Amino acid sequence: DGNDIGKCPVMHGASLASTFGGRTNKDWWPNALKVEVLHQHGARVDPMDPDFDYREAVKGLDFDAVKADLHALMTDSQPWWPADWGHYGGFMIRMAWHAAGTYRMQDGRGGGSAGDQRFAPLNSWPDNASLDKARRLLWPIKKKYGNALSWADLMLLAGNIAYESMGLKTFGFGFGRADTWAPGIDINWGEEGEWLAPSENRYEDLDDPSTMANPLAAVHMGLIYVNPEGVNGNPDPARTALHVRETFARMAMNDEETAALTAGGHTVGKAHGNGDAGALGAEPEGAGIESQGMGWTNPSQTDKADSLITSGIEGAWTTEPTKFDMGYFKLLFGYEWELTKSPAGAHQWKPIDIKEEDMPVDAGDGTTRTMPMMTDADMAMKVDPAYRAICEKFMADEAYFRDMFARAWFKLTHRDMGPRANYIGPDVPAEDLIWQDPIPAGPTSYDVDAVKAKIADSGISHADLIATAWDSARTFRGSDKRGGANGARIRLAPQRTWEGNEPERLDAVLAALEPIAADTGASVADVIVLAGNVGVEAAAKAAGFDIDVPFTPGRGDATDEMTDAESFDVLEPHADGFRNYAKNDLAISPEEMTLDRAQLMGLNAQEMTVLLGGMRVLGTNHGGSNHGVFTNRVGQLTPDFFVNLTDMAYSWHAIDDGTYELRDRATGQIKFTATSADLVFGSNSILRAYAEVYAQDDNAEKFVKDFVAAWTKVMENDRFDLL
Ligand code: HEB
Repeated sequence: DGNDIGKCPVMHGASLASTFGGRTNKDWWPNALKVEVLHQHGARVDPMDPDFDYREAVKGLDFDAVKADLHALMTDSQPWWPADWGHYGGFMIRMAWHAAGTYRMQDGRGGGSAGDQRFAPLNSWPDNASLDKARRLLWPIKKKYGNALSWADLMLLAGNIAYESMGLKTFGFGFGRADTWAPGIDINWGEEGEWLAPSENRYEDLDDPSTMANPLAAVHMGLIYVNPEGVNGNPDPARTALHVRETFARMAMNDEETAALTAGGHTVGKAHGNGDAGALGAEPEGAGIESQGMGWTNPSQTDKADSLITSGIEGAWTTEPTKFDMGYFKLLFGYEWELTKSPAGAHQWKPIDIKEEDMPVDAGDGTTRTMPMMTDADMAMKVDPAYRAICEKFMADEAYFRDMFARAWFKLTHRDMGPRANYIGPDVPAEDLIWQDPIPAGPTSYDVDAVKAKIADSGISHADLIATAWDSARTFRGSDKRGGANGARIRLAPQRTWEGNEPERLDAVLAALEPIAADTGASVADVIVLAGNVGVEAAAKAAGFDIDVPFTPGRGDATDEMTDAESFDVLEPHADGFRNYAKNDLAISPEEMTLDRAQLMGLNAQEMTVLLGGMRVLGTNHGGSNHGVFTNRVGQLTPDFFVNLTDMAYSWHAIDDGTYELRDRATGQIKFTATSADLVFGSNSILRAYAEVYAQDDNAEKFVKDFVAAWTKVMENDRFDLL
């Protein structure tokens, strides 16, 4: 009766769907495939109008006005978060660095190009303490320029302008990072359930930093890179150096870039630990509603900058922390340093017998001189022989240091934006940089139909044409927009010899296609894609459907000189469910690898399903295996994969080598064999729903159309030159 409702708010509340709580499928079946990673972002979460295109909007931005406003902001100290020495430069740089610094090259995920720092977990990572205030300081500028300036661009631009305002000529800036509206759920930040859990959790052997679990690139859950107090909080600069080296390598930085970044980063600003770091309130995501998204409330904060607490480490690195100068080297190498503790109890290093005039003034009033400091990671730059040699080179040549730093900073803040074609605005540098995987523009005026005719006559099987186009395109990853068919890097090292590309078969196909490119004036990259299209069109025709696969010419051919071959190792597919391929020694199941690849290729579950089922009947399996080839008319683009997968005439049996058999229930005869990357489309209840769509009697034509659409998407994923 009505009274019970008043007495029992919990039961009443629980009727509000699962917004109130309640156990979810993820709680019941934690091992189920996380298909939802394919359905992030998009129209349901994006508040912009359907025709809104950030890349177009930002072209209309008043770039000079934004930059002027940011310059003014740097020295416009707010009492609710007073600027150290009256300048927010160091603070803004740390925000930008932490936005970009989550990038890891193994899967290309992380990085600053989506504005993810606004959302949990990043907004609440212990390493991002106080950066909630940095973003709030930027809000008036975001509010003023609105849709024409994304948070993602603004956060990184703020770091750039901070450097400019402190005397560094930066290398340039590219706009064009569109915001997302929910945190990315495809990123593996680690498994620990505790912030800053001991590093042992993520290494096989903590003394061998290379054993950190991939794709992770930080030593603790909740950190950007290394622990500033030393490995697991135990100071030892030589040991810390090894971890600095590994974590920065995982963000694609070599020793020189790492030393430049660390020195150039800590040339400005300060660390904040002049008080009890343990007294700070909850992080933003865990804080009360009245905190309005801010966290780490400091009960003893005043309107003086020297009251701010962030990391618990206290002090500046240089004598003049609002200037980009050589002060970092001067102090680090000019003095001996000894271990000490900050007022907050953090381990840090202190100069021995420092001269009064080398001490920075206090960040609050600027009236008294204070002790500078070095973190364990800074000491690593002096103690490690390789870093030391680089620093000595920098010290001897300031112009060289400035240039190296400016370039490393540009790389840091643009690494995940993909090719130069994606950079927008007046400050885009003209120089091509090797890490951008440059691709020359390709010809567009050749006769496409003539090329297709030559391909059809080449004697290469449709399956090989399709497989080669697929292999060329499948390296694309939306995470950092690397890879893809443009550039035809499948001809070059290291891709040419990847096991997944079946090098011998690839050689034979390229030997037929390269002369066609030479004869017709098309790029090899275009010819490879066209070859796939020729194969798909023929397979559709064999199934009774006349369909044109859309094609846009203009891909270019990269050369070895334009290719940092080593940097492509991370793009190697160790598994590709679409060609039913998986290396033997994988720790991750083939179906999870398929999901991961589909997510990187920007496919949704429907596209993944139709592509995989279609590829099976085209005979494009790696090594010609028959697993998942649920058809007796290979080469015709039919929905047979789905029809047979869902046919109750068969029973399914796991056999010892990890594969499966489909047996005729009546006779017991083996009809087909399969891998888990096949059968997951029948076992996972969500994927099964999509498989049923394509098994239905009424959807044979839809299947062909959807296959062609998804195929075209994959072939054009990297055509940023068309945007
Ligand atoms: Fe840094 C700050 C650590 C790198 C930039 N750093 C900081 C701090 C710490 C750190 C602890 C303090 C915070 C507070 O506030 O408290 N880092 C670190 C480490 C590393 C680093 C460990 C690795 C090695 N950084 C870096 C880089 C950069 C930087 C790379 C850039 C480039 N930082 C920075 C800045 C700052 C910092 C700018 C300041 C901030 C302010 O001022 O606020």
